[in-house]
This record gives sequence, structure tokens and C-alpha cells, in this order.
Amino acid sequence: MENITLTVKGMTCMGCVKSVKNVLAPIPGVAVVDIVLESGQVAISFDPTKAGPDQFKTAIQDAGYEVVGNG
Ligand SMILES: [Cu+2]
Repeated sequence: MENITLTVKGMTCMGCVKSVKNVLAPIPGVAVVDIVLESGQVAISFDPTKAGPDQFKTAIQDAGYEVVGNG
């Protein structure tokens, strides 16, 4: 299992947090999604043989949010 933390811009309420969680959680290989609204930090635990950061970024962007960085 690997961990990555992405910084996401555009989340303004718990509804946004839920939306981002809902697009990441169904991706095969994603085990845990932990989001801090205030800082925009999205921590993801995942199986690197099944999923990867590019996929997470695309899913978040498709949901209407901006990925501004790792960490
Ligand atoms: Cu919102």
C-alpha cells in the first residue's frame, strides 16, 4: 500500500469533500481517502499495482476541482 497527499483547490464545504471522496473511492485499488477541507489536503492510500496519482488527478479534475500540488 502506498500513500499520497494531493492539494486540491476549490473545495468549499463538506459537500465538496463528499464529491471528491465519491470519485476517488470507487477507483480500483483505492483503500482509504482522507480529506481535510480547510487545507484542501486529500490523502489517499492505494495499491500502486492497480491505481496511480495520474488517475486520481484526472478524477478530481473531472469532478470540477483543481489539483494544485503534491504534499
Ligand atoms: Cu461545496
